[in-house]
Amino acid sequence: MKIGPGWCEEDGRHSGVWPEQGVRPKARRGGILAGRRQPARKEASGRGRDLGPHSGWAGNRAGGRPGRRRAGQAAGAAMAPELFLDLYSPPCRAVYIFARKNGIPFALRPVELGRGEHLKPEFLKVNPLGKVPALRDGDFLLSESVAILLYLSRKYQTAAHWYPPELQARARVDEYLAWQHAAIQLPAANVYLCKSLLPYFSGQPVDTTKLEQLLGKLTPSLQHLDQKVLVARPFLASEQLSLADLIAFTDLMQPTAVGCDVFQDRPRLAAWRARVEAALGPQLVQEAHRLVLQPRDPQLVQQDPQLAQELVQRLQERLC
Ligand SMILES: N[C@@H](CCC(=O)N[C@@H](CS)C(=O)NCC(=O)O)C(=O)O
Repeated sequence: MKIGPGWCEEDGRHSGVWPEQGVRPKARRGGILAGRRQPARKEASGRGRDLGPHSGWAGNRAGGRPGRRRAGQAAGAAMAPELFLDLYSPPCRAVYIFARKNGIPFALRPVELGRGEHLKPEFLKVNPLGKVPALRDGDFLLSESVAILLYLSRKYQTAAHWYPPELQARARVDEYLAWQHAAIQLPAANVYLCKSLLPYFSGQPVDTTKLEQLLGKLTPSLQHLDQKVLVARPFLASEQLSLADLIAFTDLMQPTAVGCDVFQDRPRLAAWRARVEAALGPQLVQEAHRLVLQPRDPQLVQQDPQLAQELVQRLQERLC
């Protein structure tokens, strides 16, 4: 299988051509992007935390791999976790926003799905399932956005509202996290794939019958959120923003970004969206969503028609 350009075996840096906007140009310049340079800090409302050895930026600008000690690095000093992300992907955006919002240091390892980088052997060593997001923390590898978010929240002891310690409040977040995979994430992503990605790679018009069918699978879950869950409380799991809201928000932005506005005619869901954006910070939300909100560059497909064909096949298999 021919996979597009991009992954540099040497140092894990991306050598592809990045779009002009989004976080990728920074990645192109340095190969990686720090979440933040300053130490991780707790949010105003959060409980304290032990900053530990990960508190400062420990990124990989010199190109060394985590686990290998660089000159001058003390024995036992830890590197920042690496996050393998493509910001077109909703669960990747959830992980990205969470790390940025909480000042968690990380090294960004961009994996461009549109260039087939998730199928390259280098990435399959990180996640054999060939999916983003993925995390590498030293020798420890982790996939699945929920697991990554929980790992980061525990490791960096983020503010309690994200994943409340109280038994039943936590269970309420867990309830959403368990439910959302099949009820929201999958059908919302499928709408996006059918409306945007498949026509982009295939050059064919949107299959409107299929799109209606896929929207129909998402609708009951949207109605549940709008007419049941958000009647009882301002956020999905509690009175405050939690991991449930973050994951739901990035998932629901995916069809919305390509013209299937899931908030339209759902007033409670629309008001919730505004609350989540305000709580996360509009600037960070915009930064994370810049890529998905702008039209894709048609030249990418022309550059590698064989890859486009392979991706079309994968998409068709998923949507059938
Ligand atoms: N349940 C997983 C979903 C991971 C996933 O499906 N990621 C997509 C992008 S949103 C992907 O990597 N797709 C590539 C492919 O399946 O070929 C999570 O939440 O992390």
